[in-house]
Amino acid sequence: MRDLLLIGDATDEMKGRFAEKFTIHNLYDNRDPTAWLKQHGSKISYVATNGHDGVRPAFVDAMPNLKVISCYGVGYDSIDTAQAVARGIPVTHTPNVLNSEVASTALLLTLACYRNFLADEAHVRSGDWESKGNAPLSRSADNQTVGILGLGRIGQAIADKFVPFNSKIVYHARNKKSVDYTYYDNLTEMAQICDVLICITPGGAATHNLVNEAVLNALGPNGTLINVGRGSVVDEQALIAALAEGRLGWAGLDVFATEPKVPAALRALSNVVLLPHVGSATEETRAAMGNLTVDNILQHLKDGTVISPVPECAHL
Ligand code: NAP
Ligand code: 8YV
Repeated sequence: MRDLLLIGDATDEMKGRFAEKFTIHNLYDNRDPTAWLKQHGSKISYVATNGHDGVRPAFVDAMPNLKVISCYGVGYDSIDTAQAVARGIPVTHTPNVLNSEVASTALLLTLACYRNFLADEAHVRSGDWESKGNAPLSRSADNQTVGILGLGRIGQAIADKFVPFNSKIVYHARNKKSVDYTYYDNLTEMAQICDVLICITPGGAATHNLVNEAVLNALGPNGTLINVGRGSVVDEQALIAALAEGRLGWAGLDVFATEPKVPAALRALSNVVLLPHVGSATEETRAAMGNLTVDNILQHLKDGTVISPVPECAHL
């Protein structure tokens, strides 16, 4: 049996499939992962990790016989692809199989901000409806201008989910696409005409704090920011200040700068809806992501190729 290193969590189905071909070592079962890798790293030929844990460059250095890094997630900003390419190690991820689920999460977060259902539900549960009367009116999510920051695979699925709401879709990305929506090459200008701005770009240095104070001010007191991409894309301190001072209306967030830490100042605000990074977290979608994560490794074991390499590794 070959040896596979599992970093972070995986489903029972993934572990069962891996166990048919590999001896599985869960890195974080070891009190000192660095010391464990120093002793055993040379026997590891495959790594399965996830978008959150990734794999530290020093860990990759400690595995001289590593053949593939398979990521259980589409975002791979926690993996150093330059290091992997230099070593000739393909990094794989799970594109497309989660598009619809993450798009649903973006839509649900938007509706939660607009329709105030969380507060309304608490109003019933607490008995306030009976003792204090009707809940305040909320806002209609129909006929809004929805700006998508990152019109890629998931961004397009988000645009599709908003069709029944008669939304006007606009977008910002690095490149203009062949679509009917209006393209803005300047994010702040786009934010000025948006009711809702939805972030769905990858994380990493190129998108770090792309949504800054100027963008939040442009979105304005009646605007709603939704982030289902990566926490690093939004300047979290500027976001907290804008929400607290009423310069931004609402925010629906699935991702945060330093997960799972969420600043107390953000948790204290009433004009936010906060989720624990569950954009793709349904049984069905995680099963599909898990299968693709395993399939990439099993195919490599069989014929030396992978199914879904990240773009940087497509040539390997
Ligand atoms: P994708 O198809 O590669 O799309 C990414 C989009 O972001 C593209 O439109 C790209 O523009 C744009 N973009 C990249 N860098 C940019 C920059 N510097 N400035 C402006 N736009 C930029 O990726 P995807 O499959 O849709 O996934 C997107 C991301 O969503 C993932 O990387 C991950 O971080 C996040 N995600 C989160 C969850 C969750 O649970 N919350 C789940 C899945 C994914 P161009 O097309 O012009 O290059
Ligand atoms: C997962 C994600 O939560 O795919 C991504 O990029 O952020 C989510 O689907 C994450 O990768 C954990 O596996």
